Amino acid sequence: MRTLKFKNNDEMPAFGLGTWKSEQGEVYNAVKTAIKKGYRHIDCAAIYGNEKEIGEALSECFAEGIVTRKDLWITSKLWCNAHAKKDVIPALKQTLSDLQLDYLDLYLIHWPVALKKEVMFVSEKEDLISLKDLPNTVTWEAMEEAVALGLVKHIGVSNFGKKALEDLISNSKIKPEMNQVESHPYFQQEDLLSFCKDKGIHLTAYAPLGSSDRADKFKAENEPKLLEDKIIADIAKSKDATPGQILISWALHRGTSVIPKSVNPGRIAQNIQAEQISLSDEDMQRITDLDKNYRYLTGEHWVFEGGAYTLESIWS
Ligand code: NDP
Ligand code: 1BO
Repeated sequence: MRTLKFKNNDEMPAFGLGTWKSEQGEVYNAVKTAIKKGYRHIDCAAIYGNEKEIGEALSECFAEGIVTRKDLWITSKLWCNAHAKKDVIPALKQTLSDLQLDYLDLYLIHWPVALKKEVMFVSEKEDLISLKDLPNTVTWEAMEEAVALGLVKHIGVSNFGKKALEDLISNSKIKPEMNQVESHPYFQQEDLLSFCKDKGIHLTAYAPLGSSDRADKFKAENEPKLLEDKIIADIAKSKDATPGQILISWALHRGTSVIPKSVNPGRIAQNIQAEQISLSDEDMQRITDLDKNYRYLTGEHWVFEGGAYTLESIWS
């Protein structure tokens, strides 16, 4: 199993299970199936609304002796309405209680965007708090405290661009060790990846298969379908693999972590087999040539006329 090494020599399994949009009633089986199939890294978040059910699956896996806590790498994320310094540890404790865990391996600031405490999902500009009023660096101080309290082993961020990372790096005691961002052949983020490498920050690739096919009001009408790409299909055929497996294998060959979501037992089993696939330099180059700078998750839901954020301010 490929791993990413952290500064204290802890190793995170590069391949993991995504759980966004894994509905209640299905995520329990997904997590249990995945662990039985050899998954050792689960990617969670408070906002996914399913951490309690994931906690039940984890607890049963421990009770049945399938794995021990130390065998697993569990990541979760702080939601945007708990960025105030006093709200971070309580939000983390809620996640730990839902997941039935004593500690997380990795805790991430989910977005470089702050919401008012009473707001879960943003619907108008008044829901937002500007970074001037609540900077990421203030939230980060509480993330550092979480490490000191032994509640999390490592801390990092998600959806951060270079500017926001620079700010955090220059104004923190513990440097971020992970940036979880969208990355796949149509949106490779080579520049951000190389910036992160230079700064000793790992990158986790989310939406590696082109994200969920469920309805989303921000989805473009003629969205390119990564899983139907001809080059990917061609490489898949030549390796007796599926397109999904080639996309996962490409991410692993790039040195990133990758967290495809599935609740389907067949696809859960299929996706982890991607670890066995070897891609040649030529295969890698053919995939690299597919970049379209196309984001599936645009971040538009944070942007309102006269609001505290622009796409530029979020992604730069
Ligand atoms: P993915 O790119 O992982 O795609 C998931 C979709 O692909 C689902 O519809 C799934 O359906 C389907 N699928 C899974 N395996 C295969 C396969 N082998 N062949 C064909 N289809 C397949 O999208 P996500 O957006 O879920 O991203 C992955 C994870 O990354 C998330 O679940 C979450 O944990 C994280 N994430 C983090 C974000 C952040 O802001 N930090 C943002 C977005 C994602 P089915 O379940 O039926 O198999
Ligand atoms: C808004 C949640 C994005 C998935 O992590």
